[in-house]
Amino acid sequence: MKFDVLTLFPEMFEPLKTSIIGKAVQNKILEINLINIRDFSKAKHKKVDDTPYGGGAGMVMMPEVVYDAYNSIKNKEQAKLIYLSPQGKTLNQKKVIELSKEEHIILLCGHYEGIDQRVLDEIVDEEISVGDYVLTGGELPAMILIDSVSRYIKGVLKEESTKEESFSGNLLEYPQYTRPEVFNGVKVPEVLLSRTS
Ligand code: 21W
Repeated sequence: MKFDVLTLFPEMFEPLKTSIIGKAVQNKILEINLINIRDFSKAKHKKVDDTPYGGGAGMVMMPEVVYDAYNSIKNKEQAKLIYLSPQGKTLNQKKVIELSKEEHIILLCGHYEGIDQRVLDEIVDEEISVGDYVLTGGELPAMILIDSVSRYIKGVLKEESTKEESFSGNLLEYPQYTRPEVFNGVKVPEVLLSRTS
């Protein structure tokens, strides 16, 4: 599965180089391409934002630079473009599983007050939020989406891990224990001691 990420802050995505996702990228099971929107600015000093028409606080990302960054993506016509936005539909496990069936996802991360509506109308297929609280941009939400969706790509996790979730239905969980058998005077529950799978 391939993710292309359109962002002003590609350096925020370093965490995806570690652990399970990092390993899946190394093993070519996942491809994650970071596209720095600023590289496509034709304005003085690589400017990417401007004051909003109608007034108001903050800055708005200009449409042309976002559009040019988008147009640099190979096979963009076949991809699903998701705009991470506080106005989007909240991500849940059902949506995560649905997205894991896509071959190619483009993630558009806004920063500042958002992105000029005209380029959004032109390129966005779906708007997704990660919850009802305010962040500074779409980068952390994009990482949440990549992390949660990638778990469902074959070869990313050990076979059983996601199966167990669907078996237990509602992400039902239980306390877990590992060695030592006694920690701070507290023993692992007796029923678990004879089963090491
Ligand atoms: C937060 C941008 C608030 C803009 C008109 C004028 C992506 C996010 C984000 C951000 C505003 C997600 C406005 C949960 C999040 C994100 C940055 C306010 C209002 N409209 N999921 N002013 N929370 N946040 N703009 O914040 O980009 S997914």
